[in-house]
Amino acid sequence: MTGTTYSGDFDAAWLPPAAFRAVGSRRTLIRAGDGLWTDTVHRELNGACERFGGRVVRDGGEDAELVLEAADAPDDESFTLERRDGVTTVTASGGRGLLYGLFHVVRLGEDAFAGERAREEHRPAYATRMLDHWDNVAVHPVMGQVERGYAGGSLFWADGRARGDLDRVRAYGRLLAACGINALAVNNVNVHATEARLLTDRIGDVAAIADVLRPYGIRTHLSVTFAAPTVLGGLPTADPLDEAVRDWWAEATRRVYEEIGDFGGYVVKADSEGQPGPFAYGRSHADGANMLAAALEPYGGTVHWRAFVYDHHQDWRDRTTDRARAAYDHFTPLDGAFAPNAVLQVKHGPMDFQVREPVSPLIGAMPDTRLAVELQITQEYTGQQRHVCWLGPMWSEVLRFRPDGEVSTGRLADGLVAVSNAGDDPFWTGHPLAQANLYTFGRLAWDPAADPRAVLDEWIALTHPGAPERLAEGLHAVLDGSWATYEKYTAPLGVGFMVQPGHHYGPSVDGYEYSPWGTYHFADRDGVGVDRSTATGTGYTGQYATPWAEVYEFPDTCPEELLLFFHHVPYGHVLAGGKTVIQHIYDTHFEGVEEAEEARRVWAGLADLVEPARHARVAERFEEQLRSAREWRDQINSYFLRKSGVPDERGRTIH
Ligand code: GCW
Repeated sequence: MTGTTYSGDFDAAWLPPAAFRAVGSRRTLIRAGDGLWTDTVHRELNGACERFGGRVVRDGGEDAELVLEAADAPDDESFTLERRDGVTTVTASGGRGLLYGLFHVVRLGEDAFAGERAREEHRPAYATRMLDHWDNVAVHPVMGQVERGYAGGSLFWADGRARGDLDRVRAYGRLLAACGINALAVNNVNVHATEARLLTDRIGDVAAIADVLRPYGIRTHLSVTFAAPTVLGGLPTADPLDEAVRDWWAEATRRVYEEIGDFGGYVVKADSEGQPGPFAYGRSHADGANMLAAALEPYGGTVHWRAFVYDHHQDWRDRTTDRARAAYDHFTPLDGAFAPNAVLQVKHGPMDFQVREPVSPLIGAMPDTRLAVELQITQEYTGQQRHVCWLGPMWSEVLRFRPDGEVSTGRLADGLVAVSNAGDDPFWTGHPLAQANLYTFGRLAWDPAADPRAVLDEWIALTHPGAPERLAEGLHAVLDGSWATYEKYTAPLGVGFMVQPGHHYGPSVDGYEYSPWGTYHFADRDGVGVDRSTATGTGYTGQYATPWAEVYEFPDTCPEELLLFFHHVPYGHVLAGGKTVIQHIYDTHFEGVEEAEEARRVWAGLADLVEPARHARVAERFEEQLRSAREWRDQINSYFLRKSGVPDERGRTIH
């Protein structure tokens, strides 16, 4: 039986003590000067050695089996690993690299100490590997403590105050370091009144968090409101070109750095879903971002400026407006206008974290702007941590996408950001298996070319040290295809949404159909889908470069899983495999539920191998997943049967 809970408070996740057995039973020499991160490495190893009988020395150590050495370039995150003549050596140019090197050796376990190993170089693909917490300080009347949070309350805040006890935040930082995350924003991008003050009189709360995350190589960032000069500073305007406003930000930022010397910078959601922004002053988003960039620049900080700008008061009757176009239309004219320390943060898809979307055409269309791609770990639209839905394969597809169609090993953007799924739940994530999503995000941000299944192997081995093969096989059976399964029983062929308005959980096919949010499927008696072609639709396909513009333009070349995202087709439209769209909808919805039932069965069979509390929590989530999946199946199938009048070829029950 594997899986460990520390003193009943919170789960050890992927760092249970037993994961350190291999390093903890060795003699280790640390050859590096003192420093924050070297100290962390030392502490980790000491703890492991106390438990498993090894020893750590800072000099001598001729008999060491593990040598960790670092020069004096503290910020370099890379390291090399080799094994020769019975000695495993990690060499880094600084303490950060040493920390990542240590966790790499932990991941390898006994393999790190077997045979010979030629020198390998490990270097993160993305310099910024960041989590955004959509955590509110004060409980929001609608969104609660954590917006789109499905893992209990916040790790940082409770009922309007900072949580005094930061032990859990420290443990969180450790978990994040072990999967490679190096930046974190501590509050929601929707900045309400209490949260606005984190920038000024409550910066001490942020500093306290930064202090416990720093030893794990994590820089702390803050979401700020663009209206801060008016709501906090009493100025009559927040116009980014106004001198008094610029001075206000410069001074506020100076004070932030007084408290947090290595502060990462600001995250800003402006002119987006009601948040204030530069449009109110007739200024551009480059003007807005650059003002904050200027304030941060003297200290090496960065502004992450979100590109999630669209009309959320759209008239559903207006077929010319296409929300998918919005980010590209707003931002591409500004390419080259953003300051070097301004990063445009773009959601991976053009809509909003649906189970299936194409990659945003904005990515790749702004060569002279620093971009970060934003993913969502919290699963707002993918089961809210009640359904098992491992997103590794989705993210891997996104990260391997190349706007010009060429296969290259380069990066998709300059940074990667994701909305965290962790909260004060004993398992960190509401669904214990959703820990795999957090881990996978960190590892793919380090190495986006990694095979997500291999990352899952790592997660399984670390979380369940010494587990028999049957557990690993069972976890793969439950997790590997879970995204595809979820896709099958929810909105079909990339059309998206069909969720209940507001909380976004569970089916409501027309829930957003006549709403102002720009999220429509246009189903009628003849067909379904959104015509986004250049020839007859909204012209969205024209935002892509070759070859994607052509690929997406025509139903015949459009990837099947995105057909209804790009095209409105009749129910009788025949897919590549010979099935009609309507039959595909029926079949996938029956299959999706069957696959979820099978996953539940597999999980039940693992009861003897998994810690009882963890097993029970997942089993309970499966009950809800099944109930919900059947609801999705029945609502979607009934809806389309009633609209189309086309019966299921196989005569199954559709209500
Ligand atoms: O996905 C939507 C969510 C909002 C969120 C917004 C955003 C933080 O429904 O809750 O607000 O996106 O990304 O800004």
